[in-house]
Amino acid sequence: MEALLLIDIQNDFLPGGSLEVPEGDKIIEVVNRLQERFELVVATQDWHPKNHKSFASNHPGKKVYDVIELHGLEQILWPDHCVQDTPGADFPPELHTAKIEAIFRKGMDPEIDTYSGFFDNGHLKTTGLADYLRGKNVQQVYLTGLAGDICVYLSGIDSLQEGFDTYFIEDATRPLNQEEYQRVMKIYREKGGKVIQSSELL
Ligand code: VGL
Ligand code: ZN
Repeated sequence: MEALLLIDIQNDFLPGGSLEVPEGDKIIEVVNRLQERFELVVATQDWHPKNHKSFASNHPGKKVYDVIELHGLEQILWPDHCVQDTPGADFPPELHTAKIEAIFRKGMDPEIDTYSGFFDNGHLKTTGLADYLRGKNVQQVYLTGLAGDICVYLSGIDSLQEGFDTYFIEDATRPLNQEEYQRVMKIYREKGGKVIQSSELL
């Protein structure tokens, strides 16, 4: 069984959002077309409480993109984004949602960030996604979403580690930072991750 994962396709990561990914909106059409081809579609949502410690606003004297240590982990301080039950955390209206069978939310614990759809950044707690996919007999995981160099990339790394054949659909993602994207995709490929274009599936 193959699964299509939609990682954090949320208004705050689209142009005009508080943590906008350049051209993030360009992936929506291709993600919609890809969904038609998959029997199983699963989404994740970054879903932070207002007091989340990844927000610069919760560290007086610190600025956005400052780096701090949070419980022993390096933490980039972000603008407030994907706050629970705000429009920024919603799926964009253009995204088709009828085929999304389950939504895994992450980033609720204010003390730790969760980039990957599978585990928090300390690899302390699972979101349950890997067991869910195994329960559905999934062997192949196809990744789409935002941001390509952060949450999609780290979902790919965890997917590989969980033993799934992992395919990163390159034109169905956009990075926050191009250089960082080049750097991390090398790591992803070295670990056995595959990179494909949507045209190979559609
Ligand atoms: C993300 C930064 C902070 C992402 C989430 O979805 O890539 N990036 N929170
Ligand atoms: Zn976040």
